[in-house]
Amino acid sequence: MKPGILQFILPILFIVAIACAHPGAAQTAAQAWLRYRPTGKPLGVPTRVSTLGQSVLEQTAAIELRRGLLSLSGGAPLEDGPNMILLGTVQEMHTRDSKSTVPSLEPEEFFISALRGDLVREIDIVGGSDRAILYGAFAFLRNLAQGNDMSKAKLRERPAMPVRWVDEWDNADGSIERGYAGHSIFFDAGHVRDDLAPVAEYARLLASIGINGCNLNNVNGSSPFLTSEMLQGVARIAEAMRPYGVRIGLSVDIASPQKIGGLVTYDPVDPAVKAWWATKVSEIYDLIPDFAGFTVKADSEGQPGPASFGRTPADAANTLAAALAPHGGVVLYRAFVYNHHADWRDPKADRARAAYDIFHPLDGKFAPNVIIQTKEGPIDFQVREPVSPLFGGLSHTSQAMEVQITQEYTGQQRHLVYLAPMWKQVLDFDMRVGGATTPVQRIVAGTAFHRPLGGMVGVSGIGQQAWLGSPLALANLYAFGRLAWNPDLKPEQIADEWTRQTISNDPAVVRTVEEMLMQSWPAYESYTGPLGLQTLTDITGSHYGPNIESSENNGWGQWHRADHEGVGMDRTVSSGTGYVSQYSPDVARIYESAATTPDDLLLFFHHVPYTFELHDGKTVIQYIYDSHYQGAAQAAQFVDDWESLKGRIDPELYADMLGRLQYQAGHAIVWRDAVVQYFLKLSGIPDERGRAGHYPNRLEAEDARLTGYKVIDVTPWEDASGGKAAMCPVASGCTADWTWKGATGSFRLAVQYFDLQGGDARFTFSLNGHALIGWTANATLPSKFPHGDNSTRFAVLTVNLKPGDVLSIAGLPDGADPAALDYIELLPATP
Ligand code: GCV
Repeated sequence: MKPGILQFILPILFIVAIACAHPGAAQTAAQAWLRYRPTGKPLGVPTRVSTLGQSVLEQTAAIELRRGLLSLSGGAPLEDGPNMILLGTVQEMHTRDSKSTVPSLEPEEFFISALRGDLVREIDIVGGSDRAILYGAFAFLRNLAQGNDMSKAKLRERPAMPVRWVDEWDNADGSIERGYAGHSIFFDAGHVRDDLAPVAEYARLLASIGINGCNLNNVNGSSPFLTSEMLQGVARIAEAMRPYGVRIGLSVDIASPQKIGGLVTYDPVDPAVKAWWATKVSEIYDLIPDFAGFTVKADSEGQPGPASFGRTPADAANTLAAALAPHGGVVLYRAFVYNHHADWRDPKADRARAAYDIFHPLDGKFAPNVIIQTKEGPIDFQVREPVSPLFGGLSHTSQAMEVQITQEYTGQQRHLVYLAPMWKQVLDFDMRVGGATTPVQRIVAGTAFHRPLGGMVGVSGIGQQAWLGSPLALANLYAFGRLAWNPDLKPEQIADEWTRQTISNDPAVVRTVEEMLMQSWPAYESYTGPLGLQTLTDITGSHYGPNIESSENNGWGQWHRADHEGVGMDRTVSSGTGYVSQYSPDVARIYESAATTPDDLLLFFHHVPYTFELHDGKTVIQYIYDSHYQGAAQAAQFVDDWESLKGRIDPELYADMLGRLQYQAGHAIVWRDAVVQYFLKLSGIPDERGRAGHYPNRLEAEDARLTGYKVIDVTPWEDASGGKAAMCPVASGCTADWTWKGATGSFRLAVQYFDLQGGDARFTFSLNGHALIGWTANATLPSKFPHGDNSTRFAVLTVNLKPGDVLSIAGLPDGADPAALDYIELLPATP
């Protein structure tokens, strides 16, 4: 059939209808990377788009192409003539022309080829299925948006792995566990939201990077999602995502048969329980025929599970799998199962062992539609962990690797941390199963052990505030999709692609942003938790600011076992927990000895004295000092790097990111000082460069002449300079005054204060009684108590000082925020 006029007009009407249905829809994919700005180069391709088929996905592909081409060409009308971009499946191409040379393609594979006849030019985007056409259309646009010449395109691609899902941890009330971008786009007040326009926009974003599944709800507390009322709403979400080929899944509570089904048990092998699941699953498929499947967190962090009945994860997973199998659904059963009441006094106890100890003996016992979903490291999304040994421990079971896009332990989107280099290291890590080359990417793709299923799952944390809260954080979502599609892509190449599409094609901008992204994870690691210590954060609370001892002496098992003599967890076979034995012999050999363990994982595997020498001869303690100073300096450098983009990028983005990077630079100092002070005190070994514990340019709040302000001890002590701060209990305000005793000169002022929840305190800095600058502490940071979560640096002013000058901070509390102050610092200004 020749493409007719209706095929051309209908999709345009569809675009208009979508636009009219959601006038003023605030949250769009264009706020992420689907911007399609003109590149300044001619497009060089036909702009008339035609389809051979009528399916929804094929029409979506055409709509996306028209929308993208229109935008890329700066609004110039799309062509009308013989030249065209033609979309179709392999079968449709053959029906159109029986002599077509289009190759046969796998269901998710596409082929783009430019044909140039004497008179007409045609670009065919062919898919092994209609969904693959959509992927081809997005790939075509992605190239055009980067200014690539597609006039002679020949591009054939297929995804490396079948499961490419995002997991949302959204709750029915609209809150999001570990989400840092506001409220849910899916749920509110116990129901599915009425306005699902942002959901459709999200699906566009996901489809543009080849993501084919979205698990909608939190793995914790998931039982309300299986009620019939909720499922009706969930079906509306599925409808909103369906035109983009994104299938939806749900997290389920294994105790649902009892909690919402009214049964007396949820024992997974009980026939009544099995029947309940079968009926519930049928109800789901009646509403959502393309439902993708279930995700399960069980026997973990307080969630119910099969262990309560003496059953195994395989018993539970297989019951769900049996219910889903007739409909084509899968079970993603999470390997994140561990005892969070472990005995920290037991030198053999080790949370890192849990997943392998529990799941390896069950290898081969899972139904074919079960996938074991394993976090990329054995603990919990720390800034650095070794690869989970479980990837090498299941050769008869399909596996997926779970990574975290939302930056729970990596700066919560307030710090710039591009995670693709971390994920890429895991994907490329060779598990050496059976002594053969077995990189993780081949295991999760299913090719290493000839598994039918497998893939990557990214915990996304998408919300209503600019998708991920911070503009540059979106590079992580983009990179997740690109790596799940093609794990051979290099993180820098992905950063380059993302920057071109999102920010600018200007080479100076691309270079700078790419460098910043690439340096950001190592920088964050340097000032939070180097040498495999993991993120030294408050692990029982916010997971954000520094709190080094919070991981010790409790059942959560994130111990690093620091004492006066040394630091690190001994996980060796010879003297430790034996965790190392969970790796194949080739890998275990490397980790068993401190001499061969890479420095960046040393303290994950070994307990060593502070004077232990790293591979370059530097001691562990000196490395801890140096890395923190170097990491904080790098965070400060990001501000300068970003400032070099002024005038080259969108002014709103420039100003927004500048504020974020300035905040990060200040918070990196909080981190630096907390960790170095802590280890200085514990080890008693001074910093050979004399920095740790010496802050000659600081004037402490506790040393000031205080009016109204009261001195308090900060907990943990290392989160405040000198362990103390001043807080103002007087509603009308307090002041702290210092008399300058330093040299005459010009100084950069920094004020370190605590921006607490529950009010917007005001601060004013005065010199000799003249107010020079004021600001409001109105950031949204964790905690109502002053410590490293909310310690914030204000540093925008340079002042000229001479001995005898009086410097003052006036603090005005607001609500529960007591205008708490740590110190002011005056650093000589460089001429
Ligand atoms: C959804 C960590 C997080 C929890 C999360 C859990 C998990 O412990 O802090 O918020 O719970 O991981 O992955 O299940």
